[in-house]
Amino acid sequence: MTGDFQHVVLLAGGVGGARMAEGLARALPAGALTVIANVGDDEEFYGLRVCPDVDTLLYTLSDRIDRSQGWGVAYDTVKALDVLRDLGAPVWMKLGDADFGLHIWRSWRLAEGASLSAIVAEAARQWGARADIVPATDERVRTKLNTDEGWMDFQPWFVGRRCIPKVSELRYEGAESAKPAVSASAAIASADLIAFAPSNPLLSIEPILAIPGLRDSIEKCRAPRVGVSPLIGGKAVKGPLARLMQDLGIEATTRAVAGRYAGLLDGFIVDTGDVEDAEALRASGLAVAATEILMGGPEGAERLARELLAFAGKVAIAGERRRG
Ligand code: FO1
Repeated sequence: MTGDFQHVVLLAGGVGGARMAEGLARALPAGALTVIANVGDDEEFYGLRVCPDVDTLLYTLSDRIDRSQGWGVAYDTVKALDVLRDLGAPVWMKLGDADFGLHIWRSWRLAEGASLSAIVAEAARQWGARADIVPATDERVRTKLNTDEGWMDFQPWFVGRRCIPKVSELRYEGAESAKPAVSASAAIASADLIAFAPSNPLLSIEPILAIPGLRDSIEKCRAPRVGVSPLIGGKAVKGPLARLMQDLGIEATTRAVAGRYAGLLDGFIVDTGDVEDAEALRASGLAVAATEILMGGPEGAERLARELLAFAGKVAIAGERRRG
């Protein structure tokens, strides 16, 4: 029983977001899933537009992903990067040759005047991706981090400096004046379920919610809204979430993550180990399900997705009863 949802919207960024998207795509009927992707991680390299969160979704949902690292193209080579290194260019971001192909094509299409959402839709269609992938906006939004080494862009902090500089402030530059991509707003308007992936709330989900119109429409929509915690026992499944939360003076707990989504969630899925958080969240009025959050491979992602859909079905019924 997976709730019979026909128009599911997933907010996602990073590797955890793409894994959840893959699980939902496997669990849902074809055409039922739209993933709204973070663009705050985007960056220009060598004059090319690189969109890591969008691309991780594209590669994962079209079975091109390098599963050992969770990003990039499987069996990719680095000949272009070797040339760039020989010529003295900075090469800290590992862009593979096949990956470069996508960045060249996207930058070319952008220069021709195509929108980012149209370009992503075209790539998803050409590659047979198992869900619609929509960048949150066609405009420029960039996550900036104020660190003990000054303001930094996301990729130089995350990849270039391996998250070492301590972060005191986050900004989603451009978000406040950005318009949601038309296809993102349309997907939310027709959604019968909105899901929040177990992505980093500060780096992946909040840059999406910072775009005026997107938070609002999720706040007001009648569809059930269900999130999955990215933390297990106060530790991030992958990436720097717990460290970042501590740097910013936020408790690194599942409870605190749910708190970031206050007013946007009807239900939250936590790990079976996080019993205290589950109780506290239930006491605050949120529906809570506890299960094994670790997805592992595609089968594990599908298992979590089916549990999410079943839980959302119950949340939906409870919500209808409440609405009377
Ligand atoms: N992550 C790394 O840790 N090191 C890399 O060199 C790296 C290169 C890279 C190239 C293309 C791409 O789409 C993603 C890449 N990532 C790399 C992952 C990326 O930094 C993260 O997935 C996200 O931006 C965080 O959500």
